Amino acid sequence: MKKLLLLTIFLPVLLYGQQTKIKVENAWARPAAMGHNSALYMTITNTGDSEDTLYAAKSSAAQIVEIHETYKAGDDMMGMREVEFVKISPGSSVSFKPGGHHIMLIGSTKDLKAGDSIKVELFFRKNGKIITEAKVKTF
Ligand SMILES: [Cu+2]
Repeated sequence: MKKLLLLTIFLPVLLYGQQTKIKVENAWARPAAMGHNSALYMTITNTGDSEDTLYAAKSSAAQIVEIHETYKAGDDMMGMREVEFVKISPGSSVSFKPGGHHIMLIGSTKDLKAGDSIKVELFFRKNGKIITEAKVKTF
């Protein structure tokens, strides 16, 4: 009986101690017809005191979800490609924005219309899985 009481007191404390140091804000995605591609943008802030790394993303809204960067592919051309991870330094933010890093949603599983919201799971090496909700809107 005593053990159970201790557990009820300490469990919330333990869970609180594991609170995430990663903050995801202003997540939004471009509209796309079912089967087409969309991109997701957001700001990720690391409020902790050690570096963390985003290494994967998942969403039921797309068949394939990749972390992408935009790069200069020629004089007047921009290309984009998959990256394995994005590092977020302690006490700093990384903006995923048009023309920069984005989460690529390849082959949307439904129509993504302005006003909808989609759930995305982001995986960080230190802080684990973070679920965020992104609003679908036009830029
Ligand atoms: Cu892309």
